[in-house]
Amino acid sequence: MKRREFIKLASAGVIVPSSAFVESSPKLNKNDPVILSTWSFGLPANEAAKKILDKGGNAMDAAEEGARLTEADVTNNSVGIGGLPDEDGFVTLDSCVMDYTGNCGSVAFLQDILHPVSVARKVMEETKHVMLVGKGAKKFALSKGFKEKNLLTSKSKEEWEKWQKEQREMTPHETHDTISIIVQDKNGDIAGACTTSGWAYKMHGRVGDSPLIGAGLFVDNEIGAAAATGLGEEVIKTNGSFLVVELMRQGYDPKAACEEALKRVIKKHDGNPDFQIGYVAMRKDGEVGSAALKWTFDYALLKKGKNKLFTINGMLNK
Ligand code: SD4
Repeated sequence: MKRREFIKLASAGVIVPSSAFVESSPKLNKNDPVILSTWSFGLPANEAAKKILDKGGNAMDAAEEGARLTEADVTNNSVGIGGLPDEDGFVTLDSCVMDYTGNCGSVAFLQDILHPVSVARKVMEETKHVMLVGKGAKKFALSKGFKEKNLLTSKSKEEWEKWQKEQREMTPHETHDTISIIVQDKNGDIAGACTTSGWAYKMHGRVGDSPLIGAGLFVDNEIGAAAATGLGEEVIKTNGSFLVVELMRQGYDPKAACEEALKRVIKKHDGNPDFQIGYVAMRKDGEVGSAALKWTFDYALLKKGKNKLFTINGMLNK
């Protein structure tokens, strides 16, 4: 039974056994890689990811490379080096990866390491754990040959010092610009990565959604993948990315799945949340979609060899 038929019957009061409900199974997209990422810096990230696919890398290799490019960009003040620090002046990083086998790895509250996404991948591939945090994550990174580096640039330091004088509460959307990237390779396999320095001037020790599997990122190679950007606390509360993928499993198209997940946030906030969340979603057949709560949101899509930026209106803008 299709989801729509199910809903029709259920709303007409017909009791339908759940065993009658058939999951949607999207067709496999093959030989046509698709790369989807958040915000305008997703464009160069997509290009970097595509180069890896062209060299024969798989979806995980490509997603990692795309995320690494953004992490190394000193002009981006919400990812990696150049990221704005927490209230105590420390740049603390959150990142995760998930691959087509359902394996995943993650680091949170990691400091002084340029490429948290690669540390997350090492956690996935070289430990029996999923997540390492703080000092333990750093110790692990150093043991794997990552070098210690000061990530607080003089520009970020200046801004932090200015903020300290003003003591102005930063609204989350002012500086929130995580990169989440989802890649489908020529075999049709999907993997993703997510990396951020999080909410500027957050409390020391705060961890957002980005390193949390199911919140900041979720990949199910049978159905598709989703990833988040925006106010992590609210993404966590609704287990956002997992929810988007589950909705696709039930037959929602990628855009409708993102919207449905955001409707739950809107409802929790009496119809008027004052923060931003953006989701991007990719289905197994290569179809993508996105939705955001407010203002506008950009995502970058590389498909059929063309890399393009799309700007969508927030659901509450309409
Ligand atoms: C966080 N979700 O730490 C991240 C930040 C972000 O766009 O996505 N900014 O809450």
